[in-house]
Amino acid sequence: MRNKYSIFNLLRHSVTGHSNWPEAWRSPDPRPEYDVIIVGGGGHGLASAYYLAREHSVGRIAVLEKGWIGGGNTGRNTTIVRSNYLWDEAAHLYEKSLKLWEGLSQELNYNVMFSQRGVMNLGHTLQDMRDIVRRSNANCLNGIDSEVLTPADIKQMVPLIDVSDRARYPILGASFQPRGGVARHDALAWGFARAADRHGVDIIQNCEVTGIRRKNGAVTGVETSRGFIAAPKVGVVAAGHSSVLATMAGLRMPIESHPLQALVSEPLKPVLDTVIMSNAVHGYISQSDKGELVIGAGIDAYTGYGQRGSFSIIEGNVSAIVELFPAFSRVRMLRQWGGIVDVCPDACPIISRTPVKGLYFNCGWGTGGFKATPGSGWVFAYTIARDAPHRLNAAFDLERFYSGALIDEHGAAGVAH
Ligand code: FAD
Ligand code: PYC
Repeated sequence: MRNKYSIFNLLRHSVTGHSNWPEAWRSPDPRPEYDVIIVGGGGHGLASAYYLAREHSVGRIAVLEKGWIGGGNTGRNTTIVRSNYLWDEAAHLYEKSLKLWEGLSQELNYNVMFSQRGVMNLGHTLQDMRDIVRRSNANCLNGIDSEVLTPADIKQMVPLIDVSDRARYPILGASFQPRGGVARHDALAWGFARAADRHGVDIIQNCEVTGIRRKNGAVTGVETSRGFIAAPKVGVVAAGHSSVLATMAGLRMPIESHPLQALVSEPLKPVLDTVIMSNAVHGYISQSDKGELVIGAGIDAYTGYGQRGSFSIIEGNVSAIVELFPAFSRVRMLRQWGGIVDVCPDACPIISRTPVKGLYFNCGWGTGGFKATPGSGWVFAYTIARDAPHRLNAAFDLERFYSGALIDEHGAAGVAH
């Protein structure tokens, strides 16, 4: 059989302008009815559809995306992957995801460029250091890799960082998760999309869900910009727009939508081979494989749906980074952007059935859902297929907002909320 990746084919495509490349996934018209509809073609929605087809043999699945797949937070995030959460429930969920990340390129047969270069969370006050030691101990008890570093350890690993006591907030230490790292965000969406398509999932872009139809307390399908589509099960994975979708079903979600901004610099030679996060100065930074410094801030203080950046955030964010890395003061910034994150009061997600039978929500990942993408899709697929939570997401039910069993992960959120 002729290998479609052969040199001959590469040459042929280079002279034909790539015009005959096969599509990575189909673009079908929506069918009138599916077994499961997933609303939202971000990483979480695509992963949910993939695992529904692959692990639960659900036959007719559609992913409906109002824009293009990965065009929401999946394609706008800064790709930090780690599992160093404090409480057992969150630690187990994020660790499941990290384990999936470790085999994901092979699983999807698509290079998601997962680079385990480690993630460092800096401490600048005695209370930061107490929290770091507590969280690191909790992680180790859960079998999650974690080390506590001294300023000298940090300086050895990151020569450009300022660990002197001249800094406004001197660095007193850090936690370090060696298995954490970064990945290629859009490759994650494309990899899951292609693999889901191979399992027969219909990925329908430019198809906005405008209503959720119900009868006798059960979902019957969705109204869309391409007409009504019937389904007995609908899973909503719409990140910053989750509360808009919930309203369509007569539900209220305990969620606020906030812009979260990031920016990248011009490409530099390799200068930083790990990820640095600091909540005290409100900034985090890594260097992409292209050489750009990838920089982000805490959430904007106001709520809103504008996927834009703003000068005040850039100014504060860049000042924070220059406090940590004075040498970066001469680096030029190339571009900045914003995404809309769905923030829950306890900085933990909702992965849950709802009072409407057959309607499920996966949302509230706030500033930290990229790392959770495979694990989130895996447990959400289980929840939809069996109409019951997996033990890994049972604690993330909507019920916790009635019972009060909140899981406060603000400390581990990594960026300020
Ligand atoms: P999305 O990718 O936003 O997908 C939701 C999709 O739903 C969108 O494509 C949207 O168009 C679609 N949609 C909405 N409404 C409708 C509708 N009515 N009909 C059809 N489709 C609809 N997390 C980390 O773990 N690490 C990080 O380093 C990190 N950095 C971040 C930096 C920034 C600047 C931002 C904005 C976020 C960051 N996050 C990070 C958070 C992370 O990006 C998100 O939690 C995660 O990507 C959410 O994935 P998703 O698939 O749920 O959402
Ligand atoms: O959750 O690790 C994280 C993160 C980093 C930047 C934004 N979110």
